[in-house]
Amino acid sequence: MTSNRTRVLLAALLLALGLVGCSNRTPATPDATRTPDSGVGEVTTDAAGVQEITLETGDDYVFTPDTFTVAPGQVRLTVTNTAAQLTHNFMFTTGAGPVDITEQIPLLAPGQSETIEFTVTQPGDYPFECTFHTALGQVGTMTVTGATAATTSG
Ligand SMILES: [Cu+2]
Repeated sequence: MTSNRTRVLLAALLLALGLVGCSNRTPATPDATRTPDSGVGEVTTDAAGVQEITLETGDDYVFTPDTFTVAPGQVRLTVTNTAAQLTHNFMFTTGAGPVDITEQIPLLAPGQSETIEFTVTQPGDYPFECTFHTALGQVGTMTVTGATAATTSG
């Protein structure tokens, strides 16, 4: 009897550990190949309520960050190319998001930084890419939450 009870307890314990292990799973973060400038990747809101985000890309084929989240509203997105060699661009993937965002940065030479502004209303995931390097995996996703910008700023 005791050994049965022990087995049940052990099974419950293992199950609990398994569940904890799952819920504690942290999102995979790629090893940083370079240190982004401070402020990169943080979504901030200016006095007019415009959400601002800066992405970096360099002599590799990644956007840093490659995912970010905004609330419905106006977004001012800056992409900085810190590369010495590579030219990049920034476009939302046509037909991939809830609605198409046509604002884009067609060409970003090494050392260049460009800013686009657009308004999002439809919640969901909006994939974006550097069309020069899509095949090399230079893609990312902007997520628009269901909440309004006013509720997320403190
Ligand atoms: Cu690129």
